[in-house]
Amino acid sequence: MNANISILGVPMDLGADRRGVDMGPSAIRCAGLEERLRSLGYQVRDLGDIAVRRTHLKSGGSEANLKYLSEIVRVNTRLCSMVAGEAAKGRFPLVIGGDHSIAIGTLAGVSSAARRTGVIWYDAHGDVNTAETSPSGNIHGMSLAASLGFGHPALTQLGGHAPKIRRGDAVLIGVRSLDPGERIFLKEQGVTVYTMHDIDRIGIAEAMEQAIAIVSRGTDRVHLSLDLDGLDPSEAPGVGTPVPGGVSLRESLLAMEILSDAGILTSAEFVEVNPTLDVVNRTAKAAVELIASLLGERII
Ligand code: Z70
Ligand code: MN
Ligand code: MN
Ligand code: MN
Repeated sequence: MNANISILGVPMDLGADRRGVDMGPSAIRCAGLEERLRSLGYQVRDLGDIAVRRTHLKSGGSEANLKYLSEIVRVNTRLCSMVAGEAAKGRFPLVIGGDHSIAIGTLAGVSSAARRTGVIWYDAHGDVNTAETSPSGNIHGMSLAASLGFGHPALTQLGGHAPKIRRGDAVLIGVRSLDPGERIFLKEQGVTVYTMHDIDRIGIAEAMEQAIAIVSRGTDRVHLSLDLDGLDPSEAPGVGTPVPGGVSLRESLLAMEILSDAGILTSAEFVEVNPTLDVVNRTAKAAVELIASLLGERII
């Protein structure tokens, strides 16, 4: 694993249209992220947070069903250039959110200098809506679709190239809540999905091994985009959209260890931590445990 890590916070909540997830980066830092990474021997640089303007421009006029589009595009454009800069310096970008709309900027950044980028999307949701299919207008439910080249051009073309990810280079894990349009999209596009059904049938270890084979074949970068609501809400209660029946913390730690051992990961992001809905910062603490396992911490 890369010895140099750059932490970048994005206190965004506009993509979820719900306050509190903007405090996610602070909660994750409070849970001891930087010290934990240093104790693992990494050279860590915390670049701080990207400024997010609280805007009243919920609808962009003609941009129906894309809440806060202009500010989300502005923040993600900044995120894209910072992530691209760190990656170009040979550092490992570790982005902490913030709602999941920030994956648009992270993936734009990491893919800018890559030939081909694979992504593991660990989430209860698919995040493959567009303005046409979204029941909420919340852009955090559209970020994977945008990265695959579907949706509003301001999102798909962010960073100047599209798509960021080929449909065969993305794998979803932990899925248990899809909107009707998302089911159609995933089937039509042939994106590999490990639902909770699949994980219960084959186990998280096998699901991860298969996912790793898919995202690493033919790619020169691999990104992990982990939405904490992929975990079961009994162990990660501080999320805006809890969905019961999720991956346990124990299974998720194993998933991180397997991904770590594969030695393919070049960037990661941990999103949707909402400390205002949490119990004594449990979800941020879970995020730090997951990050430590992902970056090589072992019991013995
Ligand atoms: C729903 C939508 C979502 C995260 C909720 C929910 C999307 N599919 N994503 N929490 N991270 O509104 O599009
Ligand atoms: Mn989710
Ligand atoms: Mn998500
Ligand atoms: Mn969520």
